Amino acid sequence: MKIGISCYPTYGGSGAVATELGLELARRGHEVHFISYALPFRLTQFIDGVYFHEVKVNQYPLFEYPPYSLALAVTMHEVARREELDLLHVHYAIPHATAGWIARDMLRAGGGDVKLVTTLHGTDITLVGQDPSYWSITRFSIEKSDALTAVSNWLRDQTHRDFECSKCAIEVIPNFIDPETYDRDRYAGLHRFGCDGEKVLMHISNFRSVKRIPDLIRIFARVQEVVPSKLVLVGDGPQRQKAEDLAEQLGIADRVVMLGKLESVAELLASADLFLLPSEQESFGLVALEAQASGVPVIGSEHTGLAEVVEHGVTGSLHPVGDTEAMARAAIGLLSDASRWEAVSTAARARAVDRFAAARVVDRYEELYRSVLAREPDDVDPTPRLEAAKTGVG
Ligand code: GMT
Repeated sequence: MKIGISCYPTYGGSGAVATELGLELARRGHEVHFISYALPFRLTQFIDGVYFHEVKVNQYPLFEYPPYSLALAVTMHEVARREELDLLHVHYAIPHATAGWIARDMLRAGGGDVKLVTTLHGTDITLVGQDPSYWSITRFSIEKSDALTAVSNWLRDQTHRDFECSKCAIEVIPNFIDPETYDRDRYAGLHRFGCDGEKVLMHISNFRSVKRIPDLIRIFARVQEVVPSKLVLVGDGPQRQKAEDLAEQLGIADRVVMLGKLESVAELLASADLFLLPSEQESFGLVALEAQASGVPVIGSEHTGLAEVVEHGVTGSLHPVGDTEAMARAAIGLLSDASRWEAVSTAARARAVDRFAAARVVDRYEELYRSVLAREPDDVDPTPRLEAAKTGVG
C-alpha cells in the first residue's frame, strides 16, 4: 500500500506513535510518505520506502495567523495525487482530519480518490476539541473520515460522549512498543544517575499542565525522605520552570536531574527504578508503556486510559488524581522491597510485550487499511453510514 501519514513532528505521544507506525509499515514493504511542517522527532534513521514532505507555510504580512491547515491540505492533496496514495492516515484530529477531508474532496473533484483514516490520541478530543472554536469542525471531520481509531477504550467512550455521537464507529487500536528497543538488559549499566545504591525515579513528558508537574515534585520530595533517591526529568514545556522552582523551595533541587528534550528514551528508561505519571488525564500514556517494556513499574493516576496500560497492583499502581501522599506511599513500598520490585518489574515487561508488541498491533492497522480500501465505491462518503447508525435506521 502507499500510505500518507500526517502528525505533529514535535515531542509528544501522537507524533511518536505515527512515526513508529510508519517505520514499521515501511519495514513490511509499504511505501510511507510523512507530511508535516518539520521532520517528526523520531524519524532519525533512513529506511527504504520512507519519504518526508515538508509543508511550507507562507508568512504573508497580512496574516496574523498563517493558515497552516490550508497549506497542509494542499500538500496532502499534491502528495496523494503525485504519489498515487491509497490512503492518508492522520494522527491527532486537529487540524489533520480536517485537512485530510479537504485533500480527499479536492482529489475526488479531479476524478481521483484517497481514503482517510483518523487516529484520535487524547487532547484532540478531551481538551482542545472541546474548545468552542474547534468542537463542530472536529466532530464534522471525524465523521467524514473513512475509518476512525482511538488509542484506548476510555478515549473511544469519551469521544462518543463529548462529541454526542454515541454510535460513531471507532475501532480501538492501542499504542505499541518494539520489545527489542525497550529492553532493560540491553542497556544495563549505561547510565548511573543514582550513586551509592540510590534509586532512580523518572518522568518523561512535554511538561504541560495536564501532567501535574508540581504533584510529581511533591511525590518525590516525600519518597527521598525515606528512600535515598534521585528524580530524573526528561523533556521540556510550560511547567518545567515550576518544577525547578518547587524543587528549590522544597530543598531537593540537588536531587533532581533535568535532562531536557531527548530523542531517544529507551536507554534512559533502562536505568530507572520507578516511573511517575500523576497526570490529570492520559488517554493512553505511551511513555508508561515504554517504561513497563523496560521493566520499570509505573505509579500514576487512575480512571483514565492509563488504567488500560498499567495493571493496578501488578505492574505498578494507580491512585486518585492529586493524591500525592498515596502515590508516595506506593513508591516507598515498592522501592523498599527488592523481591516485590522484581516481581512487578517482570510483570510490567511481560504485560507490555504480551499485549502491546508492535508486531501484533501494526497487523491491526494493516487489516483496517485493507478493509477500508476494499469498501464498495458507493460507500465513499461515510456520513450516511454514521447518521444511519446514530438513528438506528438503515
Ligand atoms: O500528552 C500530551 O500532551 C501529548 C499527546 C499527543 O497527542 O502527542 O499525547 C496523547 O497521545 C498519546 C499517544 O497516543 C497518549 O499516549 C497520551 O496519553 C495522550 N495525552 C493525553 O491524553 C493527555
